[in-house]
Amino acid sequence: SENADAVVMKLRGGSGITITYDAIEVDANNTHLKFPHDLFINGKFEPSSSGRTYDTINPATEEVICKVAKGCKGDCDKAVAAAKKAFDKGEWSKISARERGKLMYRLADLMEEHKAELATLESLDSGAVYTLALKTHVGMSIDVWRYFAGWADKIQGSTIPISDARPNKNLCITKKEPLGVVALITPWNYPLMMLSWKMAACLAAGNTVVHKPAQVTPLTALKFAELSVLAGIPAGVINIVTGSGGEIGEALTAHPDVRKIGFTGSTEIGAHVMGSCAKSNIKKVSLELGGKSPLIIFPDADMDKAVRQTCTAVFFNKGENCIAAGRIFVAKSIHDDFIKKLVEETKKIVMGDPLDRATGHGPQNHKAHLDKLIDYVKKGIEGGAKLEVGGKRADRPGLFFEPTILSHVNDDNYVAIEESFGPVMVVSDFDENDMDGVIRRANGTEFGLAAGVFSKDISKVLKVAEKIQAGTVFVNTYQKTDVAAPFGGFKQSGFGKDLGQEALNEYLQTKTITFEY
Ligand code: TAP
Repeated sequence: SENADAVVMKLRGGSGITITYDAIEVDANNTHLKFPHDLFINGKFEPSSSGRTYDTINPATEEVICKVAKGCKGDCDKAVAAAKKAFDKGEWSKISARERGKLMYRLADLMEEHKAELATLESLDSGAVYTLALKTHVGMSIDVWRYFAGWADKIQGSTIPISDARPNKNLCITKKEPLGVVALITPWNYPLMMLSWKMAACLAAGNTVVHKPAQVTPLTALKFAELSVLAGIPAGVINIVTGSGGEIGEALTAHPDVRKIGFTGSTEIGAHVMGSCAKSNIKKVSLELGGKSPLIIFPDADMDKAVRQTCTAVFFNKGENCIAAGRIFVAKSIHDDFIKKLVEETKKIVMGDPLDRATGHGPQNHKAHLDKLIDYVKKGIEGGAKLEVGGKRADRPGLFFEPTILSHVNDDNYVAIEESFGPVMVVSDFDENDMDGVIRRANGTEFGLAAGVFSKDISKVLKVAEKIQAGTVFVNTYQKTDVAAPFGGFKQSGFGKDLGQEALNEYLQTKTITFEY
């Protein structure tokens, strides 16, 4: 073993299945955690064939949590071969869709049983506040597994009236079939939830999968893999290869036996992934990319609610949130008062140990990201923005950045254009008598992930919802995603939906069968 604390673990799941692996043991959050740190290929945990490892860091302390296997191309080939075998001739290819759903329900139940462990692990590895990790990172993951488990036996084609070739008649039907081996590549902001959003739809549709978690947050994916074995998901159906995007991501997007890439991450890498999918074997691809979501506050909005929700829209999960409101447009007549209230609300945010139940704001995910935020705010101020509150690394151990508000931001300021992916609110005013003007400014970005509008005037909000170029629009609320509602971007925020019935289409292909009788 690479880790002195690691011991060989035998765990027994409810189904009587056992799994043996080299475990890391950590005491945290009044819990004794035991979790894997090796690659998960064909139902077994194993070190990388390269023998390499890397450290995963706790951002609240900057201490090493443990060593994790650093996969290589050879490991990817092995994982894809296992997924292909499981798809072509394994148990997964033989069981009924209903049985598949049952296994997914069982997995969701096990995730629920291990909810506190998963949330603690997510908190340690990503800096997520524990209470939020329980509710969102892990809670929504469980919901999404149950939601798609329910879909597994409801995927059906249609009967289509085509022209008869007299005197013979025709019967034309369609079937929805899985694609085969799918590779999923996910970011670090909601590690388990991004895995779950994609993998649950992918497995409900009958595919098998190789997943590459973000290098900086691999631990919940590996714990999840352990639970998948205990749930009875057959070997090879789920494979997890930890390591860098440059190696594992590249190997998967270029692999001739992978038929689809489900990707969530930056627009820059998304474009590269799309190119690689095209060049290798015309893989299908869905891309959930960056955002710079506008939030428009009209003067007739419920002010207190708008203030609270604006703070949530920006500071939720320390701003490491793809649909975070990236630009706040506040009507001129309420602007100064609104800013004052935003600053008051922001000062109430409790920063601290993410495992402490009173904490509302944890550390940023990793050092490079924190450094980018410091630079981002600097550029905003150089561009003429006014710093209202925050703006710097917190004076305490760990990768903490103070919740920040920049006001008086011009449209050509760097921070009005680029995504921060951190707790930085970017506020501009607008002329409430020029609704087309604010819509034009809100649409003046290549991103189109989400948007929000606050006003009690139904015509106004409907007009904004209609004109705004975004995949999700929130009216008099923000951040309200649900497993049943499709989620995904417009423009350079990507294409293809996660969540809802539509997500299944991303992992299915339609076969048309025509009979003559
Ligand atoms: P990226 O740098 O794009 O990384 C995303 C994933 O791609 C990671 O697993 C990364 O691996 C991998 N990757 C890196 N280079 C690759 C390559 N050449 N080929 C294949 N995969 C590669 O993004 P990030 O910094 O982790 O995440 C932040 C971005 O994600 C933000 O822009 C945010 O808006 C976006 N995001 C979008 C959404 C939705 S739903 N639209 C949700 C969350 C986040 P490594 O970990 O090794 O770098």
